[in-house]
Amino acid sequence: MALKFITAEEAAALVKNDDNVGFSGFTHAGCPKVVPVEIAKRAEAAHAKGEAFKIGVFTGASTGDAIDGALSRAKAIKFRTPYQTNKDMRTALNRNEFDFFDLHLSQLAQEIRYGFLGKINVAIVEACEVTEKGEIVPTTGVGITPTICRMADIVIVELNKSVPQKLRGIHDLYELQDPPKRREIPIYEVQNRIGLDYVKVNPEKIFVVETDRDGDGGGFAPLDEVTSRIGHNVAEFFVAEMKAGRIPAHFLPIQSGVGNIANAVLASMGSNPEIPRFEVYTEVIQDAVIDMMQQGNISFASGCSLTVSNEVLHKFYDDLAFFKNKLVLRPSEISNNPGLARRLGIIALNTAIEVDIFGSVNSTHVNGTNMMNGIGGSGDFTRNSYLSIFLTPSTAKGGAISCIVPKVTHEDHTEHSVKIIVSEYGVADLRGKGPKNRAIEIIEKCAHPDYRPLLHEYMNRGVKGHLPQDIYACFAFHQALKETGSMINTDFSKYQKP
Ligand code: 0RQ
Repeated sequence: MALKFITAEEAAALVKNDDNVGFSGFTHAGCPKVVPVEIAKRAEAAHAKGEAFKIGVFTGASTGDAIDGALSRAKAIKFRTPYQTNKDMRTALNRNEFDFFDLHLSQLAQEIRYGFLGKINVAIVEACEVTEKGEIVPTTGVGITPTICRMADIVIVELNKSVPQKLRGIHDLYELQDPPKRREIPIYEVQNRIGLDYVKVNPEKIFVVETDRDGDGGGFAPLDEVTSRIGHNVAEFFVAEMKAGRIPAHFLPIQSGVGNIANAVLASMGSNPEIPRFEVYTEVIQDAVIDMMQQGNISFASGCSLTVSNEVLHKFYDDLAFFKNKLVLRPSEISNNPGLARRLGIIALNTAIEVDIFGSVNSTHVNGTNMMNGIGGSGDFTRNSYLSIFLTPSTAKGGAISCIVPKVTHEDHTEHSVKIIVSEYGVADLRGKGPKNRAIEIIEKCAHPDYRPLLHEYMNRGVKGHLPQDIYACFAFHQALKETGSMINTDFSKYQKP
């Protein structure tokens, strides 16, 4: 049947107050760019007339400003899951303007299918191709696209003409069966393909909006001394592990988190001649991966999105023939699948907000209260990886905050899942160590030298038991920060003796 072409405004009119809307994409990559802005305008117009208009927003991960920014500013959101990085959205959710549900990214598609989160009424997805047979070819981010397209009553396709149609073939789109019918996922090597290169839906429920918008892809900060020292420490650690026979000579697939630190670590691995060519099995494919593929340091990359700067994206499109058989984009329930992380032996590299001396990690809540971004895929990989590594600068905010604290104020990853911590000062290896030895290792290898005496003082407060956590003083660092503006002013003498 012939496709129905409509304007963005007409598409927004298909979304009703209280609907749950699923959006394609993962980070700014692959997100719709024009229809959500029109939905935000509709909400503002409704609110001006005193009418209610709010929707539930379901995405792969964070999105572009056209979704999370525009809809937050328009106060058009009743519910949001699973991860965000937008400043306006962060402010709104920390004011509790809507309910934000943070979960492991691999779980969202199945929780939608299980019916845990209500019905998805409308899917809005960006595509580089849509056919009269109902084949939708996503652009640079996949996330939960196959599931929302299948389950929604209406599928609005933003057909983005600025994305080359020859991108078709880069995706591997496969949706899991639900229990009790679930079977193993037949991916045994990073490059295996098991699905289709398009999502197939009933063409009758498709509406098409044409666009030609570029995404929000900003660049990365240049390497500074701290990020390059963290990168160097990780690369040296890998070389030592290979020499010790704990990482095989042909290496293992790497997962690396999002942001400047993760990008810097990959660059350090690429410039270390002792690290062989390796593969990437990750969720976000960042700039450094594309550069390293062109330089021959990375042989294959599997991910959920191409989260690259616009400059690198155009370089990628120009050289698509080179990348087509070296890169695959999958749904988040496959890219982040815990079973595959364990089967493939992934080395997981993620960044922490703070870590404690016993090895627990806070990835999400500043001071235990304010949401930063969300757990993202860090838990999917950390718990199930061959080797879970957390990266953190030793301090934040010019030294006023120690990122190594007596106790984390929010616990995303427990000490049971965290094996290695790396700061600019060194590498703490927690494997096979009990709480007291972990604390000594983390303080001596990773903490900033200015904070080491305070952390040792905490350890020496005389708490008896397997884990010497002092319930009176464990948040003394955070209290000092609140009261004096710096954790360095921590005074343990004012706390009751344990
Ligand atoms: O704030 O920008 O105002 O200076 O936190 O910190 O050091 O720039 O690091 O950008 O990599 O973010 C954990 C948030 C780190 C991120 C987190 C302040 C610091 C700065 C950012 P400013 P950096 P990054 C795959 C994996 C969870 C999800 C995940 C994240 C800002 O990596 O969201 O891992 N991870 N996903 O100053 C107060 C502290 C602080 C602090 C840093 N202890 N207290 N502020 N900051 N430490 C990706 C996906 O899942 C899609």
